Amino acid sequence: MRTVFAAAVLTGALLFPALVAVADQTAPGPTTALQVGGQVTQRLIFDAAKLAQLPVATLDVTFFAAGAVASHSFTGALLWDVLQKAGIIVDATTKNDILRKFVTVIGSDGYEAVFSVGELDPAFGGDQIILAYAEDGRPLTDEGFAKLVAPGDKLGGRFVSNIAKIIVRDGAR
Ligand SMILES: Nc1nc2c(c(=O)[nH]1)N[C@H]1C(S)=C(S)[C@@H](COP(=O)(O)O)O[C@H]1N2
Ligand SMILES: [Mo]
Repeated sequence: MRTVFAAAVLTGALLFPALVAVADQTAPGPTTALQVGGQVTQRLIFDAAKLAQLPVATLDVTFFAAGAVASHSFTGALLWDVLQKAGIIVDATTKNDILRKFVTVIGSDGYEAVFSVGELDPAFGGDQIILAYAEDGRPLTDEGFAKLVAPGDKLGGRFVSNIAKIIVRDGAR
């Protein structure tokens, strides 16, 4: 029975490597891909190569992490651009429906931080929230392939590392 299961998993891994890569992201530890889901027109999987295809943003950021000041240059893709690729579903009959949406960024350890779509949308807040794949010119290591960077934040709490999932949600009515 175990052999049959192992064979099925192996076959699955050969046929659907991307799905297996994402399945791995549910375990704590460094990630190699993230999933974009929820209220989007197409669920997408981004790895480092796919993130690097988007326009590049580089930001110098200073924040407090665990009581100490940290200053780093981060390079990555805008969270907004990633969401545009997936396409946020909006209801055309609801006034400014985009302003009812929020994004939950989830680490492989289950750590979560929320951003409103209004703060990301260039037509509103336009905050340069990025999914960074390099820090001070070097790829990330123990923080997974991508880490969220919120340049305006004072504390590093929303700088979710080892990003596994990005889910678009909606305020309940
Ligand atoms: N996945 C994940 N990301 C996380 C955390 C966490 O526990 N898990 N802690 C946050 C907190 S509270 C801080 S202060 C920063 C610390 O960033 P650093 O590891 O670069 O110092 O990471 C943030 N990102
Ligand atoms: Mo923190």
